[in-house]
Amino acid sequence: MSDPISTEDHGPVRIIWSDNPPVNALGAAVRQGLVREIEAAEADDAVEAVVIACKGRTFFAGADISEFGKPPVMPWLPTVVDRIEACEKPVVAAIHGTALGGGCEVALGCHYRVALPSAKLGFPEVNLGLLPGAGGTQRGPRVAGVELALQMAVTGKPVSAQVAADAGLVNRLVEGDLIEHAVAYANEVKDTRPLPRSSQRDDRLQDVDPSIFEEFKKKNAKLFRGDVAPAANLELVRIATEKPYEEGVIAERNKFMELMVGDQAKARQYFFFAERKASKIEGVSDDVQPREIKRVGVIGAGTMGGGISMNFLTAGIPVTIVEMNQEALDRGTGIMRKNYDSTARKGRMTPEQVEQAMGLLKPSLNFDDLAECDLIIEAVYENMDVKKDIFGRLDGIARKGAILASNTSYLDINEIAAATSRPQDVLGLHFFSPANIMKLLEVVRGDKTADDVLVTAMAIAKKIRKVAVIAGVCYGFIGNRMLIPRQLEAEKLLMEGATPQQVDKVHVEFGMPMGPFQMADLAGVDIGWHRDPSRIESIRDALCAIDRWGQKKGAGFYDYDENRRPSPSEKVQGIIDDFAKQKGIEKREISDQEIIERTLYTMVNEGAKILEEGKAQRASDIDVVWVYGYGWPVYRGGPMYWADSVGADKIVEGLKRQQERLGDKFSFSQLLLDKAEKGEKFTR
Ligand code: 3H9
Repeated sequence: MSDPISTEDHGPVRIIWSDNPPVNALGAAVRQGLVREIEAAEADDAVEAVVIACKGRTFFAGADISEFGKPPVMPWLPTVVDRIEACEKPVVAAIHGTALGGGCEVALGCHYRVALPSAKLGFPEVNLGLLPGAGGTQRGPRVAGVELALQMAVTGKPVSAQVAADAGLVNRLVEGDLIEHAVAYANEVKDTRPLPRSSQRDDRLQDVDPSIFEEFKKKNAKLFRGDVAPAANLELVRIATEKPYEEGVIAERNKFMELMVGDQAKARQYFFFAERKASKIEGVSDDVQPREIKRVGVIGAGTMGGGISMNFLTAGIPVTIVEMNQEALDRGTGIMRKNYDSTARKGRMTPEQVEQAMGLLKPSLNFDDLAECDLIIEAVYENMDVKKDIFGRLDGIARKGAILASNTSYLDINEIAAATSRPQDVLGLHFFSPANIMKLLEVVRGDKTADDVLVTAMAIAKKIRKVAVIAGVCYGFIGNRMLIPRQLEAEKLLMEGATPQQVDKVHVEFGMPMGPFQMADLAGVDIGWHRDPSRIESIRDALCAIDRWGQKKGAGFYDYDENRRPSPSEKVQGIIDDFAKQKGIEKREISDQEIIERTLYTMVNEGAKILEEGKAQRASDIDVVWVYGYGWPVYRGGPMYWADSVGADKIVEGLKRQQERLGDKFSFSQLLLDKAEKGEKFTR
């Protein structure tokens, strides 16, 4: 392997270049090269200052995650950063792209930082279940101030170079040629002594109000629930304000090591690679090129159609949105504008960006306008006949080579494709609600979907910042299919003696954002309801019949006050009791473990069926669906990774224990049984 570190002299300034594609991760060869060249520069009388810069698309994006869990190769990153900081000649970091994690720590080890305005700096370690482990928790607050360092480390969200500059984390923002500016800066500071060493500063630690930490925790309570890394990050930043640097870094190192061997960090690191693997399509060669998408058509301006359109508009792709009547069109586009305005109010978009996005929208009542689109997404309600009719019409209108997609959540894409003369151009693009916010996109591959159509879907997903997962055609695809046994068992548990609040609590304590009944109330209890109030076959039917459709009606499985705060409902309990009596079900004490086995083990079983039927490409794709589509706690890796940590044998044991109660609708996945017998895992 060639050496990723090289040098180039510009008069008295030496540039130390890193060239380690794709993201200049700080692997062993990079670390060794950096130390070697810093020492060489120090020893060379002709060199008066140093610039550290990276080739390719970004400054160092952090430690090399693929080295984690392997035997360490010296020097460690903390030693590298210390060595840079100790250099007797000024060292300037020239930052473009993303200076993340260890990359940000290298920058903090440098005496000065120069950045392009487009650059971002951050500590994403928390997303890997870790904390900045090369001095970042101690140098960060000393340079950027406690507030910003705390926010960066605990949330993991990077900040813009402008924010970093305002806080003092970047010394100079430069436009144009970064290297030219960095060399000029190095020339300016080459004689400055003493050198500003981040670890030796304490000016930013004076007068810090210690309540900042509790306040932060209170404001961001959700981040800390069940997750150990955010609390560890907060603690280490607090230590920076209380202890000398030398003690702080020892505490940081100890905590880093403790986190690294923990289950949560392993789950999160597994997930990092799972997410990236999801974009790879099995059986499709890398040479297949995507089709060009210059304009997108969306059929239906309802909640889904509007949300879907916003994704493309925000990414700068024009959208033609088609509705049946003016009122529906106005309502839909009005909601889109309102959503954009609210994003702008929160400071996440400028008013100009809102205008730019809305300017790319072409509302229309004329189906024929879809003829100019390269990708057309149907987002009308779930009815096979309606969808087939639409696709039949599209077939006559869409230009040759246009991609025709349905946003169906459940229906058979092959049947929809068969309504056209070009099934190779048809696929499912299943967005999750709210479609402008949720990261997940299930890309449903029909039997005849062409390879380049799939490649285009994955490419466009990346453009609109979605995480796309390929799913095969089956009822509910990956996510909703696994939701079915969970919801079914959750309702049965109510009749057997559990309460909605007990079931929900078990799920929330597990780490889900909400339980099955809270979710039903939020999404709408009436979703999928047959709309016949006289036909009452389930608790859901009974709730729908009396208008308890969930939060939107102020009542569902729970009662809601005017602030949408839930409380248990006696009325619902009465309905549950009546049902139980009618069906002759004896109520009993339900344990939390039973809830887990009936609602989560059954999901794992369904996931295993999806895998054995080839409806998901890999177990890790199922995990990606559940983390991004349903808020499965990422520190548990996803349902299949979690199943592996419980053990397939234990899952089978639990399901056997419950088998009688699971009833005739339940059957074991052969793959799960095999894994249990052989002691194998799904994900590793
Ligand atoms: C750390 O720094 C710990 C220290 O504090 C202490 C140490 C003692 N390592 O995401 P992409 C690969 S922890 C190895 O699709 P993008 C990635 O797997 C680290 N590989 O690109 C993918 O490979 P493939 C803290 C990495 O343009 C390819 O690069 N840093 C790493 O959408 C392209 O990735 C982070 O957590 C890595 N660090 O986004 C930053 N990073 O092509 C993690 C990426 O084979 N990285 N790869 O699938 C990112 O957030 C994004 O990759 C980035 C680029 C924003 C940089």
